[in-house]
Amino acid sequence: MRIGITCYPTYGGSGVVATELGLALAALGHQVHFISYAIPHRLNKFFENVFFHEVEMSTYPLFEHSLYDLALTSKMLEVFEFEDLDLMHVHYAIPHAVSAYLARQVLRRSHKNLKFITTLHGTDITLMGLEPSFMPLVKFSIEESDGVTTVSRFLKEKTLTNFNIVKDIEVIYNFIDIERFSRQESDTFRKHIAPNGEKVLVHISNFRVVKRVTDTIKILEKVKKEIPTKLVLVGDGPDRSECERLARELDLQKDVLFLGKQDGLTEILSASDIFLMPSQSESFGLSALEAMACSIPVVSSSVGGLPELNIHNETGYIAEFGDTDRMAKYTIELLTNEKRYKSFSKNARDRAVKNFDKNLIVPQYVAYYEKVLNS
Ligand code: GMT
Repeated sequence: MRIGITCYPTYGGSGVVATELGLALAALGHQVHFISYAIPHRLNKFFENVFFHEVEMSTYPLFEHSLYDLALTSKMLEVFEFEDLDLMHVHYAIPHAVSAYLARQVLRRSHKNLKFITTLHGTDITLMGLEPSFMPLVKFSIEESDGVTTVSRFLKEKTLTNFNIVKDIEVIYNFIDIERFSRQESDTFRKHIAPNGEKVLVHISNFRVVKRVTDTIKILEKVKKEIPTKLVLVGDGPDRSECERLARELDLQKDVLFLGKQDGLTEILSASDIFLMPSQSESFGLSALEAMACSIPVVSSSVGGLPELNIHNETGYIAEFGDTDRMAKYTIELLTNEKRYKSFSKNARDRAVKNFDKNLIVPQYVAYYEKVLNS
C-alpha cells in the first residue's frame, strides 16, 4: 500500500506512535509518506520506503494567524496526486482529520477517491476537542472519517459519549518494539544518579498540567522519609518551572534530576526502579508501556485507559489521581518487598510482550486499512 501519515512531529505520544507505525509499515514493504510541518522526532535518518513532505507555510501580513490546516490540505492533495496514495492515516483529530476531509472533498470533484482513517489519541477527545471552538468540527470529522481508531477502550467510550456519535470505532492499542525496549544490564547511569545506592523513581512526559508532574515530587518527599531515593524527571514542557520551584521549596533539589528531553530512554529506564504516572487524564500511557517493557513496575493513577495497561497488584499499583499518600505507600511497599518487586517486574515485561508487541499490533492496523479500503 501507499500510505500518507499526518501527525504532530513534536515530542509526544501521538507523534511517536505515528512514526513507529510508519516505520514498521515501511519495513513490511509498504510505501509511507509522512506529511507534517517538520520531520517527526524519531524519523532522524534514512529509512527505505519512507518519505517526508514538509507542509510549507507562507507568511503574509494579512494572515495574523497561521493557516496550517489549509496548507496541510493542499500538501495532502499534492502527495495524493503525485505519489498515488491509497490511503491517508491522520493521528490526532485537530486539525488533521478536518484537513483530510477537505482533501477528500476536493478530490471527489475530479472523481478521485481518497479514503482517510483518523486515530484518536487522547486530549483531542478528552480536553481540546471539547472546547466550543473545536467541538462541532471534531464531531463532524470523526463522523466523516472512513475509519476511526482509538488507543484504548476508555477513549472509544469517551468518543461515543462526549460527541454523541454512533459509529464503529476500532480499538487498537499503542505498541512497542520489545527488543529495543528491554532492560539493559549496565549500571553506569545508575551509579551517576544514585551514587550511594539510593532507589530511583522515574517519570517521562511533556510536563503538561494533565500529567501532574508535581505529584511525583510530592511522592518522592514521602518515600524519602523511609528510603533513600532519587527522582529522575525526563522531558520538558509548561510545568517544568513549577516542578523545579517545588523541588527547591521541599529542599529536594539535590534529589530530583531534571534531564530534559532525552533520546536514550532505555538506558534511563534500566537504571530506575519504579515508573510514576500520576496523570489527571491519560488515554493509554505510552511511556508507562515503555517502562513496563524494560521490566519496571508502574505506580499510576486510575484515570482513563491506565487500568487497561497497568494491572493493579500485578504489574504495579493504581490509585486515585491526586492521592499521593497512597501512591507513596505503594511505592514504599514495592521498594521494600524484594519478592513482590521481582514478580511485578517480570509481570510488567510479560504483559508488554504478550499484549503490546509491535508485531501483534501493526498487523491490526494493516487489517483495518484493508477493511476500510474494501468497504
Ligand atoms: O492527547 C494528547 O495529550 C496528545 C498525545 C501526545 O501526542 O502526547 O498523548 C496521548 O496519546 C498517547 C499515544 O497514543 C497516549 O499514550 C497518551 O496517553 C495520550 N495522552 C493523554 O491522554 C493525556
